[in-house]
Amino acid sequence: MEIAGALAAVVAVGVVGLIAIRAIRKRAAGGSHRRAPDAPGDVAPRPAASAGLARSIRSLFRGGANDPWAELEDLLVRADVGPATSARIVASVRERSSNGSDPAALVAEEIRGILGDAADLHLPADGLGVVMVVGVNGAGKTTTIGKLAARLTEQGRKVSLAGSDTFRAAASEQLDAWAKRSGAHLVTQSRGSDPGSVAFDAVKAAQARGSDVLIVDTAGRMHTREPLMEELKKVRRVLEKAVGRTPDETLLVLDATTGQNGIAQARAFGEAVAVTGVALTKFDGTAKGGIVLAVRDQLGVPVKLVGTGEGVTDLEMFDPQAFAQRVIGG
Ligand SMILES: Nc1nc2c(ncn2[C@@H]2O[C@H](COP(=O)(O)OP(=O)(O)OP(=O)(O)O)[C@@H](O)[C@H]2O)c(=O)[nH]1
Ligand SMILES: [Mg+2]
Repeated sequence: MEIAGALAAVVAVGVVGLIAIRAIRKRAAGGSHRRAPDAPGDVAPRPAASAGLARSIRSLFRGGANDPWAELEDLLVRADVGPATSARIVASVRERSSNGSDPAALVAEEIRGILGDAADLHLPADGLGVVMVVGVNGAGKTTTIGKLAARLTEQGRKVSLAGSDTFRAAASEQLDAWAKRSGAHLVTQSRGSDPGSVAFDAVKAAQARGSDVLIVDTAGRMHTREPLMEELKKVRRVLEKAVGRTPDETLLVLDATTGQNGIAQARAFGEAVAVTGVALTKFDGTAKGGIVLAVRDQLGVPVKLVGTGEGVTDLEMFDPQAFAQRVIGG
């Protein structure tokens, strides 16, 4: 009974995540094309299986569970929503529920409330906008920068890239390949140079070229390594000095498959460099989407971008309400 319940929860979570990914892919396929006038809002037609989370919740409360509230919390934790946020959702739903209310609909309201509205990238209308990109090793920073540069150049913006990852041997070649692919201009220095000095040079070069956006790549680092976090703060200070204000965006790149460790990363990077948004990568490699909720709820930082693959077009602006609809289903 216990095992059957746990399995059902895992299956439900898997379905939920896959549906969410499908939703994002569908949006990706739609690209920037105009929607047909009779299309149902931003949300693509729902596949039959998307009764996912709603159906699992309803079956818990139809006498299928000994303690439906505890099992609901468990269901959310397994979806990577995280213990604190899961407990908060359940407490609130429990308080609001009364005879005849639909717990699935109440959970859906909670999820929508936490996610809020879509948060765009904040870039100035005039002059050089600066985007600093941070995160642990291998999270997908450089790849996300390449995809973002391609998206911005496609929108007609002039993009420069700063190779402030001077630590890894192949880092600047990797960024150079993305610069070529996306039509962006790259500023680098030799390996081992000071990352702050690269950032400073890149601002001056981007301003001289009349670029609209400068995206600064940084070396991956463990969020627990103090000297490396200090180095990151220094890059931020240099950017502030060179531009006259703090970076317009400081994006934390989080690998969606790392689960709750992402929260600890976000907290540490947030304290060091005031993260303004999250780019959630490798969403194609996980069946869980709850980390999106945990990040928003625990840290108040919006997910702005979602990476769904290694290709240049595999990057989406995050649409929270479409995501919530997908997760909950019917
Ligand atoms: N499937 C998938 N792979 C991704 C995604 N984003 C990045 N990757 C892959 O993840 C690996 C690491 O990506 P990088 O962009 O080099 O990561 P990084 O954070 O710059 O790494 P360091 O600079 O070494 O810290 C590469 O193999 C990427 O192709 C994504 O959204 N989906
Ligand atoms: Mg990198």
